[in-house]
Amino acid sequence: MSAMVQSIDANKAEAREELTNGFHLVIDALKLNGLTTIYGVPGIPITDFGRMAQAEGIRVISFRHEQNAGYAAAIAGFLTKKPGVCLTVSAPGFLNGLTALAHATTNCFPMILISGSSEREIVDLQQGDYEEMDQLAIAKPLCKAAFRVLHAADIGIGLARAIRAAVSGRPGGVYLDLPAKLFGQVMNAEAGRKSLVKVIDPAPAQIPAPSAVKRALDVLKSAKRPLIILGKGAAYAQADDAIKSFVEKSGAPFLPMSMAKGLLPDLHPQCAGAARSTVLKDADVVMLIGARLNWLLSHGKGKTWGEAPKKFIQVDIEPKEMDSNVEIVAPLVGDIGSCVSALLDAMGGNWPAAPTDWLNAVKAKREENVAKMAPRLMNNNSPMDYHGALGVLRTIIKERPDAILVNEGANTLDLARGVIDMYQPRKRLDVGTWGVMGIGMGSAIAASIETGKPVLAVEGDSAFGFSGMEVETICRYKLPICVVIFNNDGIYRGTDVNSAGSDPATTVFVKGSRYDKMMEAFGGTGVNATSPDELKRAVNEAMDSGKPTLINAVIDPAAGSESGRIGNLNPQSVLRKK
Ligand SMILES: Cc1ncc(C[n+]2csc(CCOP(=O)(O)OP(=O)(O)O)c2C)c(N)n1
Ligand SMILES: [Mg+2]
Repeated sequence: MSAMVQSIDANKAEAREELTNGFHLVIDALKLNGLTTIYGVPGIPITDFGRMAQAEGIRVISFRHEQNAGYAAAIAGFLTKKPGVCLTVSAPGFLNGLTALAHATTNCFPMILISGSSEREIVDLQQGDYEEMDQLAIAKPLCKAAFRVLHAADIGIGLARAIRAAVSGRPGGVYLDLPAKLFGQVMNAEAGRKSLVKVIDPAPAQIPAPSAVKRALDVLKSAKRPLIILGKGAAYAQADDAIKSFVEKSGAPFLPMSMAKGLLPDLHPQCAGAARSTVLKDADVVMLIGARLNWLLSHGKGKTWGEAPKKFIQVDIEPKEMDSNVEIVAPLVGDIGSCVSALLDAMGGNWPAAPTDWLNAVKAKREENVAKMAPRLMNNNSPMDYHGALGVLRTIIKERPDAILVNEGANTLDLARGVIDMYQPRKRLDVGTWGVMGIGMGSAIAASIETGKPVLAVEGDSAFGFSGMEVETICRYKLPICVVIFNNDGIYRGTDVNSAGSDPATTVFVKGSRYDKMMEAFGGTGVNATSPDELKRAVNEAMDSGKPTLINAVIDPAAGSESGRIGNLNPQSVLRKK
């Protein structure tokens, strides 16, 4: 224990009668606002802060790298609608956490990155302080809001602003800069208590205008081939019952975006997940609920969307989202819960059924695609291909629908998204808007900590490498996480050869690696699975036992394709083709 903590402990009873300090004010402000978990990495100037927070009943989860702690905080925000908190040291720790903060902002997840920072007077004169960096300036363009607190008496307001900025309107990442000196500042305890702010109604409902609700319903009612697209904003809203009622009352086919899968079960008769290309091409009215027309939906135009003219209805909390890529004929601005409730109310009791020929066409396509895939999912090849391995995992999730699925990779991501059906909201956590590699272990850890549910993380071998050291964290906190690594010896495939020298090709890794041994090094269970049968047995055992487990699933190195399903995004040149 550091001298600082000892002396504070010794004086604690007495000091807290009359005096408080920056350390305790930050802790008290977090607790007052129900922020009871911190994800971070200790070091100067926040080591003692972490210790004290833990002593005061905050759960402080210590990671091996700030980026993973940051991804944990980001997904905690998505799962709970409260800002996930990440705590880092100055300059390098701050920068390590910053990628996750930008990721949270891009994905509209509420998160607060709290970083300690070095002495302002020295940093601002660029006199070469320990871990010197103007962190506030660097964070600003990468998040929704950024604040610095210089006086202990402002900690309450500083945290209140951070919380409100993170969760209100469109959620996002917030940076909070706490200089080292702030923690030690002392002030009257009673004045300190009074300076704290419990944020009232941090994300106020934003009720849509009745005229906008009517316009949206008029357009929807006019549709011959309606389609509803649910985005992760809809999953975030936790308005699950209202959304289900609305979709069912509309009778329209719905398409869940990746992290909206399970909002309504993928096996729901209206789910068009297995007929995606058909519904995007042929729909005449498309209603987006908490989904953006970004690259993931081909910007709402071009080949993917076919020739037929379309009308878009968009439900989003952010007015600036409207007309981002194409004209939105019926913008509905408000929080998803309020909007969907208003839509339901205004639909009344006799909403017309969706046109039968359209529903039948979608159903026929869906059944055709499902039937095409079915035999591939049942193969017991060794080494495994993606479909054989995923067929097994799909059954496991069907049998354990409350487990949380974390998923990243290229082929491992794209194929798992298509194959593994989800049955409950917010059970599928993945790479999000950026398609970022590295969210795996942070997401798995936060999912487990925040929900107490078992977690199955399905990881490409490359994807896993970005956060692999956190298997120690999983073992240390004894979390019920089963990591399955789809080990195909590389990125996309393990078969590339460098034709111009002795170095390995850029996309391949050591052949036959045994990632399971990493888990064993920290006392977890490691399994090497070479067939779907072995994989099934190992995953079921792990999910039953709740013991930290890592399964090295040996996948045929030739099975994958370049960039999974998004190979078309690779730049091409006529010259290169010569
Ligand atoms: C932070 C980050 N760096 C690099 C990439 C580029 N990238 C996309 S997928 C991928 C890894 C794919 O390999 P793997 O996870 O093994 O999946 P596989 O296709 O082999 O199943 C990489 C490096 C990325 N998306 N994000
Ligand atoms: Mg791979």
